[in-house]
Amino acid sequence: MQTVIRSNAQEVIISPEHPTVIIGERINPTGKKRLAQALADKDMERVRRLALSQVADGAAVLDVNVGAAGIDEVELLPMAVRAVMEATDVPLCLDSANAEALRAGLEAYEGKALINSVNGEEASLARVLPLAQEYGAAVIGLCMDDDGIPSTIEGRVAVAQKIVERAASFGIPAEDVVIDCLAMSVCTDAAAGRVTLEAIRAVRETLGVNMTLGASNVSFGLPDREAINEMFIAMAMQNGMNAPIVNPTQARKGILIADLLLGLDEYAMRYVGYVRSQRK
Ligand code: THG
Repeated sequence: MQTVIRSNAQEVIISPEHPTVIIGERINPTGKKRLAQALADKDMERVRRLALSQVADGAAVLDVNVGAAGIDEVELLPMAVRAVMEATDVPLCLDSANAEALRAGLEAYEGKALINSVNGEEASLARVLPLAQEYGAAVIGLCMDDDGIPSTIEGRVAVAQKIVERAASFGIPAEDVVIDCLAMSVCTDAAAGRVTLEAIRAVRETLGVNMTLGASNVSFGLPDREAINEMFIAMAMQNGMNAPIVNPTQARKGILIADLLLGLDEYAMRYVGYVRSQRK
């Protein structure tokens, strides 16, 4: 099961047999006042800088999200996509809840994008899957629907299955659906981490698809979030999650070590190369 995404210069393969693909999360105005202001001013300098720094820190794919109060995503998502394409060669993950913004971003993008995201709601399936079909893109499927995020493992798997089946009805193969079992904070729900981890295992076993995870939600409200996120990402990787959406500065080392321990780093080449590069 290989998910292939492309820019006009690079191809990235997400597969259980390949090293884990880091999707850089930092082009996102959530919690970044200055980025939000720059986007509102249509100033793409910060976007370009965040693109370059994340690629230098090991991101193989960049998530591009311009959603913030007072920002017209239909206008800004394609602008940000063009800015990132000028700055780097990596494939992009277009992140918006607005299907018109996704269309505008796909129109500007050169390559095979990863759409972030569709979910199990009928309205979302009907708006987003035709875009993936029309543009030949891969798509992230979130394990949630009209009733929210299922609290059980079986509930999450059922939504994942529905998305994979509906995608097939649009001619989108399972290879081009990347499931996100969704992380929730263990601060307010002690079972939240385990349910996500076991849902990942169950989706891998029943559907065999590749998986992403915006892992940092798991630590919301707790101290030393980085340490919690690092451990959670490694556990999710053991269960089959292979394309985390993370801050690469924080997450790269743990991901390289987890790949090493899971047999995805022959002769420890990637790990040793990373440690050497950090010593200079
Ligand atoms: N699943 C999928 N897509 C997603 C998410 C997911 N996209 C958005 C989000 N979740 C993942 N991206 C982010 C981006 C930023 C932050 C967290 C997740 C974040 N920002 C800091 C803050 O708010 O304080 C800013 C710090 C910084 O990076 O400088 O935490 O779950 N499919």
